[in-house]
Amino acid sequence: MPNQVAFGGKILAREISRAALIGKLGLVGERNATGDAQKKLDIFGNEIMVSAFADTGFVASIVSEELGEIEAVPGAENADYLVCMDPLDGSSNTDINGSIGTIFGILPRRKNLPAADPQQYYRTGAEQVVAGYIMYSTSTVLVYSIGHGVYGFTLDRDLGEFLLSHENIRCPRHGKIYSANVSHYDEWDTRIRYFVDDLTRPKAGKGAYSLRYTGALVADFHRCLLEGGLYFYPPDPGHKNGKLRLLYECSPLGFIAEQAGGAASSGEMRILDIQADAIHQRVPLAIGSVEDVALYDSFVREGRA
Ligand code: FDP
Repeated sequence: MPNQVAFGGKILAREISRAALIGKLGLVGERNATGDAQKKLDIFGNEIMVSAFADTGFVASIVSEELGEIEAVPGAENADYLVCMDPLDGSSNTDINGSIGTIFGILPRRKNLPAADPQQYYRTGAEQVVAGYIMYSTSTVLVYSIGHGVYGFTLDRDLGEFLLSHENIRCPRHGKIYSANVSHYDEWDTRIRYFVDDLTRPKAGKGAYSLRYTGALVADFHRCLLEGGLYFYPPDPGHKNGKLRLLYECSPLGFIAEQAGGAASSGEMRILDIQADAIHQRVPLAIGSVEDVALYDSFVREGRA
């Protein structure tokens, strides 16, 4: 399966890099299942990654950010696995040559249910057997885990192959960077505001955290994974449960974070323990270095000032 995902990633990397030249930038005028305006690259990315997974023969059905319903793979309804994916994460970055990504998580199929039964997907992220992402940036990187550590592969464009470049990635226990859309600061719960105030206040022997926010979860998470720190997207009045989707954003990246020694939390509980009850469900997310996420949790739980 990784070979087919890598193949989809290569095609997307190529099309993203020349999208401005071949009329693939901009909106299509529709909204996806979760209400976001769809871009041409969202649709193209979805088609490529659905075929990449479907062609493996191992995938019975697929949940995608760009599909309203669960899509059964014709002729493979009894295959062993299910895929949850966000084919193009951070799509606000497509038209400005910013970093974007593909996120995927793979669950074992429940044998006693039809492939497209929603109950197939109403489970916890801890049940994933593989998770990963592809980041399209100055280079294209495929990062994934089969539950035994996290490995990163960089696309060698001349060879047309992903080569191992990041062996057994370990997330530092804490960092110096935080990523969040602080335009929501005044709308956030006071506990989140206190947390940000605490991060940005210099302390003896320890400087204040710096803010970096790309607008693409994959890119901000990738930095946290390699260099430490945390990304968070808490609830705000426009996003009552946060903005990010449990099945195909939070759970796969939570799996990667934990496999690298980091953490992922809703503030109330471990992301991988949250039982899904809708395929496009949103949850609050804090993800990255284990100590930074624990600090976030302590503010959310104890309301520390
Ligand atoms: P996008 O909607 O552009 O796909 O997936 C949701 C996401 O991007 C994340 O990648 C990103 O971190 C976040 O939303 C950005 O949301 P804001 O614009 O509200 O900051």
